[in-house]
Amino acid sequence: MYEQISHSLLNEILDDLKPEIRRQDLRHFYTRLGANFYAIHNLFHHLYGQRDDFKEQMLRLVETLARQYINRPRALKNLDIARENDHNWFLSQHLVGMALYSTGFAGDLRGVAEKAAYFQELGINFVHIMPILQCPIGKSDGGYAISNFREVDDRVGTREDLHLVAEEFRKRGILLVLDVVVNHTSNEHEWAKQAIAGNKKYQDYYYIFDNREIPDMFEQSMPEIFPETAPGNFTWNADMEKWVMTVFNDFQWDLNYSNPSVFIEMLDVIMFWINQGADVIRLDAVAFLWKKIGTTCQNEREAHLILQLMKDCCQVTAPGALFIAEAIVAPVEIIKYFGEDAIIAKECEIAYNATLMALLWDTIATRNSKLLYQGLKSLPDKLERATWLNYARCHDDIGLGFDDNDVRKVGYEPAPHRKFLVDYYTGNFEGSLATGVPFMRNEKTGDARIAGSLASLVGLEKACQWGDQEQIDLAVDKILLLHSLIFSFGGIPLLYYGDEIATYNDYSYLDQVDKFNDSRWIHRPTINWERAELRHKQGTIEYTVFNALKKMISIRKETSAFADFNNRYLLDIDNEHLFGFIRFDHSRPSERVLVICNFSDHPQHIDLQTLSTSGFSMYGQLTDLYSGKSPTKFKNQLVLQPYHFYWLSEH
Ligand code: OTU
Repeated sequence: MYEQISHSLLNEILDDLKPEIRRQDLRHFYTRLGANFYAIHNLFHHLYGQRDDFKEQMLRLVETLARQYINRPRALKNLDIARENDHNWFLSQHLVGMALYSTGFAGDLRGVAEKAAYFQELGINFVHIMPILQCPIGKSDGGYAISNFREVDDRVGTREDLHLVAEEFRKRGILLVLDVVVNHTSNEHEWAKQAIAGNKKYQDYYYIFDNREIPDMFEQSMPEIFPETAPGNFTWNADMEKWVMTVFNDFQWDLNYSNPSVFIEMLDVIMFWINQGADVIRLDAVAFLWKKIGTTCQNEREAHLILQLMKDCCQVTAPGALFIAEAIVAPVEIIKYFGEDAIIAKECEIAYNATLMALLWDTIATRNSKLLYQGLKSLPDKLERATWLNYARCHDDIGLGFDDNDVRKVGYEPAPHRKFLVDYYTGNFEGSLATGVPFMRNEKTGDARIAGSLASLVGLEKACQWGDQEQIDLAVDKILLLHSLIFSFGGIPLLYYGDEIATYNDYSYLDQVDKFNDSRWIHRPTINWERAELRHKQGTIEYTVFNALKKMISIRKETSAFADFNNRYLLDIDNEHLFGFIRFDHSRPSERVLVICNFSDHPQHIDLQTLSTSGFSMYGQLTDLYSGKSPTKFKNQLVLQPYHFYWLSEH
């Protein structure tokens, strides 16, 4: 948009750019900057307009963009242009993701590059390598406490190793996803060290207070994220004799985004890793970016403005790169991270579908899909050019963050229902074979979250210990059922490493001083590659799970109705054990798939006639895309075995 005030400022800034910048070929940079400058100026002004040095900061911002554009390798610039021409590229059903720790998966980054063929064997082409940047030994929160944003941690490799991974992935058509932990740094980061040494400039990079007055005001409305190990949101620093805001662990210092230098530095870091070959950047803990007294300090409007500004800026230097919002917050809040007041995603193109994840676990425990149906029905449609990351498990805990209104609507009381779920997954409920553990019980609020590997949470670990074949089969079916949903729901499915071979809990964290009090380590395994070999041996669990997922992935990729264009219709089924929806392809109306799942441990049936009201006529011959066979019917009823699913197409 053209607007005179911002345009004349842009002219001034361009005149002030250093000659070494102006000398470069900036053709694409200028057109993109021209297109986004009005928005960039507005947002930057909204956040920092009251400062005397506003114009200087604005110049610094544009200079930072120009430098990163100049640094962007030619091949990546070409990729940007190709993606601009095919702007819906990431909504395709062809993408299938996996998240992994390079150490646990393959030792280090080189190991990941060497395992690239494994991704292809399974059909994975979007790989999130969990944090790889330098962090202290011990106090690292699994890599989420970064001490140097520009260096790869020795324990995982070097920057050259990362280039090797990027190159290997690019050759094989695999997208590289990296983290930038935008909300906080380690207390051992250079900025924190400077702050501790008394440098005022760097104290302003954080929220630092002389006494408890302001911290106490904040505390009145801020929840605790890690109440067991890091109660409260502030930490006393004896060297400075000051209080530091530390929302997560006491060694994770929250960055102060009301300081434009912090914004520019962190934007520069994001662009730096995009230029190192990351296709997608996962922005950690984005809900927390803005702090305001009297609020929970999550999901504040300014947090969204910061993300919009980051996006507008990255579109200028590297429009082919995508952002993932990691905002594990209330369902109605998550969707806002695609961009508030926008039609087309203008913050993050991708967001974790934590709502679906938590609801799936509810459905497995209750064997009833009513909350799943209700919870999804309450979710507004997402924006254009935005997509979900659908996952069953990840490296974090399972938070039971459903909307209390939905919980009540389906007839449960929120607190006892959540307690039931925690009991169920920690094996404290009659008949539950789950072997999860609680994460961060909060004595004050009674809340708790759940940790445990997928296979252990569905009862496979215990069933195997007991040698109970029937229970083993049921647990395997649950693993496949959950994946059948994340593959067909719409969005990018994200597998969690190890789940493809049904990896159990890993209890070794209990013997490690820096891990034993963070139960999330129970589900951050070291892959046993000998066991993984069993995926080739018929009759093993590894074989069954791996090959079933592989098959689902390949069918997903061939099924255009599984691409993500708000092309899902949830079915209101009068059998609460069943859950289903119809996926369709807008451009080819005959391409429709009925996805239907049985969450109960008994066979269930559904009257096909009832579906015709949903526009899914049942006249054609139905084929299950997964098995290639016609579904089982009895009279005019479709029948499903316990924990079975169908992907039915009408041909
Ligand atoms: C994220 O987590 C990371 O995924 C965690 O591994 C880190 O510990 C944390 O940030 C701090 O860097 O911020 O918006 O329940 O779900 O802390 C959500 C814990 C986050 C996580 C939550 C999450």
